[in-house]
Amino acid sequence: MITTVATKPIAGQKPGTSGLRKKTPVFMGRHYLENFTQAIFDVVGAAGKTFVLGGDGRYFNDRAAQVILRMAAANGAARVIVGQGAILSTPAASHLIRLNKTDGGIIMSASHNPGGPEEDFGVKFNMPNGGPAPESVTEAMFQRTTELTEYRIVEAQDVDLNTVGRQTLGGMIVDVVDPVSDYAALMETLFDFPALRALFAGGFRMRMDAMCAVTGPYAVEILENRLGAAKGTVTHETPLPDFGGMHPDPNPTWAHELMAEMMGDNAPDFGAASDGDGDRNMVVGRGIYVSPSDSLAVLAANAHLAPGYARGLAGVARSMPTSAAADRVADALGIAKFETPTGWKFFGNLLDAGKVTLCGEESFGTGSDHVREKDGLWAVLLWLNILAVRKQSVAQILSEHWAKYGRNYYSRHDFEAIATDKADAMITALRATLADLPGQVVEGMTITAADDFAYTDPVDGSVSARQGVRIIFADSSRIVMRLSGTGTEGATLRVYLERYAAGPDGLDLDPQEALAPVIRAAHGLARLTEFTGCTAPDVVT
Ligand code: G16
Repeated sequence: MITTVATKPIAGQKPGTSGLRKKTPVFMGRHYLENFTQAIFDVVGAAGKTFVLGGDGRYFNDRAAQVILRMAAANGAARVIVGQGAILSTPAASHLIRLNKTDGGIIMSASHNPGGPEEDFGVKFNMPNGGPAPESVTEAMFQRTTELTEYRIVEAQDVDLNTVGRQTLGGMIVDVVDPVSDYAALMETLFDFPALRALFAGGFRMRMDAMCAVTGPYAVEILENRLGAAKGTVTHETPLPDFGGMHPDPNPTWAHELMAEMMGDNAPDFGAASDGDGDRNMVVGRGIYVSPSDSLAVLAANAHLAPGYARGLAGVARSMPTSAAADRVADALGIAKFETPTGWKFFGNLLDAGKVTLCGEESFGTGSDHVREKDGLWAVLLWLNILAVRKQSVAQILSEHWAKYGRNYYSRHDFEAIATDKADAMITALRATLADLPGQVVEGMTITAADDFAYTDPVDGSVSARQGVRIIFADSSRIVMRLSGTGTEGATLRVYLERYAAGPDGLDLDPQEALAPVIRAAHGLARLTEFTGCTAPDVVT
């Protein structure tokens, strides 16, 4: 039944920040998915192994799952555990990989990128620890795609992925499992579900916008069915192949329905949104937006209030562009802190080694050592647990936090779909100026350091260079610039802006106002408009 198909290398199959992401028609092109899947199996080995498979339900998810299953069988895999309907949120997939002690998993998702016949698709491999493959492994996969001459696939009917239970495909076992139940059980071990039930029973109101993506079934089961939140608390709760035309990126720009409700009259107590594959989260209080960097800091300061973290935290890690708010909490708690490049894969070693318990990124990702991915619903439940214990509003918790630690005003400005050569030219020119910047005064602020961030992994010693230009000022203000590694169209320039206010005055400014001099400095230093033609960002978070 095994067919060996002759193929040729296809250019550009290089995984980015999180797996291989391309336009859906590219992924559906002749041999495209097959080549990349064969490269995965060639690098990690499939014979006799067990894998997890699932995706966020976007267009082509179901067909891609059948291809990957047939190729797993042809490459000798012993067993694949698949989410029903080929659906698994990214954190749920990470959990299943760990729970079943498997040899890793394949996740089909382009995360926060839109889905549909003309939008985006993606595939990534997660390791036996449940985390995204590190650069050494993704690089080996890319190398393999450049030399492939054939792939192996079983000729067979489709596996019935709609029915939970065991089937076989060739000699391989296929176990179709409920995507939600194991994940929900894990959440019950971490959070005080009776206290959360009492919170909702006491009239606490929340809105969860699942953005027609994978989190819907998880959020309905946990928030509405298990915790007693009012029916209808979760909106856009049915995952759709094109996410109902929504851009499932939980930030103020794309989750504007939620923002409007939370800033309006009669807003609920708490609001949250999640992304395509359920690993990102945005948190909003009544009348107040919580920046992801602040969210990480508040969670770090209060995690001990949830049963799963009652013993305290080993340490906290954040990606370099994320604000230093979490560092201030780590220092106050006397625990370790780490600064990694952008990409959840860089947290894996720290979590495995027990050096950190909590991790987070400015890109709306927070998570802990319970899995090896960021986890949107987990963050929402931790916030709820904190709210249930502290019996305060989100606004009160934030203002007490800033009063204690000071406030790291923070914003990210994204300039999207820039011609790649223009974006590259701007970054190259900026890099060339770095050595001369220290000592210069810009917008009244003195530059104290400027470099291109390089990271040495403290566990395995691997080095990742050129991870983002950073310009640091004497007053702790900071500009970071890098090009996104998750886009599929041109280049996306990300400009990360930060300014610290120690308080007690000046803690309640609008972040864009507080950051105005830093924003002007960023545009000037990078000659942003001159190089890119852009004047205003497309997305502000
Ligand atoms: C991925 C990574 C994150 C990263 C984000 C943005 O998230 O897992 O670690 O912060 O992309 O990356 P970039 O700035 O390169 O676009 P997701 O949710 O897309 O998997």
